Amino acid sequence: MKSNVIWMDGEFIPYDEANVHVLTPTLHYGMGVFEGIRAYQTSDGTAIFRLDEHLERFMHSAHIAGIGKLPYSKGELRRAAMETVRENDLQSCYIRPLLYMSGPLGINPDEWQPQVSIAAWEWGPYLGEEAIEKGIHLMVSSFTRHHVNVAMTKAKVSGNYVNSAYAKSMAVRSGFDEAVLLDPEGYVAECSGENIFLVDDDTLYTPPLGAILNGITRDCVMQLARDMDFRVIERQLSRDQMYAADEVFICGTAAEVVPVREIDHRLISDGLRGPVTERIQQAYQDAVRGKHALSSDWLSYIN
Ligand code: PPE
Repeated sequence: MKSNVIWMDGEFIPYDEANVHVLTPTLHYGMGVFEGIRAYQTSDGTAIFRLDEHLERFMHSAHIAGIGKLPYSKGELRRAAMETVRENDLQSCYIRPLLYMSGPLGINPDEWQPQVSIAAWEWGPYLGEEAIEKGIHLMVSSFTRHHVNVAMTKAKVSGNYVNSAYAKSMAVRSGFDEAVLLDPEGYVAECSGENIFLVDDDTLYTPPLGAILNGITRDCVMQLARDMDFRVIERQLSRDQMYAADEVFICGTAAEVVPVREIDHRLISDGLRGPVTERIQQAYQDAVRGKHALSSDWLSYIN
């Protein structure tokens, strides 16, 4: 995660000095919002993938969280993200904008002021190099994903991730790679940091936007799959439908597209990466590197 500088409210601060006070309200109450974005090396230089969509979600997250007026426009955040990548001399990287609140303790957000930081660093495969081909073993978590009126899942609010941390740590300590959480009705929701897809008879299924984050990679996968003439259906899915699917994969900015070979000790088909998953992975890798027809809409070149 080490880099040269971090953008903090309009200034580049050396990595080791990019600190906040221990009484920062966001540290205590989780009231902050963040984004996860990736930049990739392409033949025309470094480009940030779906930057506008990520910044729009960042601003929506703040709006949903009731954080009144943001101190920066989308254009200012856009420039700041690009400069952060340039200032750190990064060719491909992960970019983490964070909005956090400063002000007095006591849960009254109206007394707080929003501040924004943007960090960028080189981040390899989120679930490991091996997972890309071999796939991962998922645990259906005993923790339930947020009810939509407990935590608003369309907002990428820091505090929402306590639920993810419970699920992920339990899964990893139990020997699995990642957790998939069910919604309060018992239908499949999403993983601790990824959305999920099933493939059956060349049709892709994914949970509707109920108790899940509106993933930008999820949207890419749907567009790329339709472009390859696969049917894509958003529908409630049960855990047994996952067990019995031809293929399962998960996707997110950090993880990209990763096959699932096993869920709760049940192999998915023969436990090998499925052909549809492989094609989606390839299309996604092409898209992020400027080699797909959709790339031109999705890439912001930093120079
Ligand atoms: N669901 C959750 C709960 C989630 O956190 C992510 C992103 C997604 C779905 C996929 O969304 P998108 O990136 O827009 O396709 N998870 C971030 C992981 C953050 C981390 O610090 O770990 C990410 O992929 O950046």
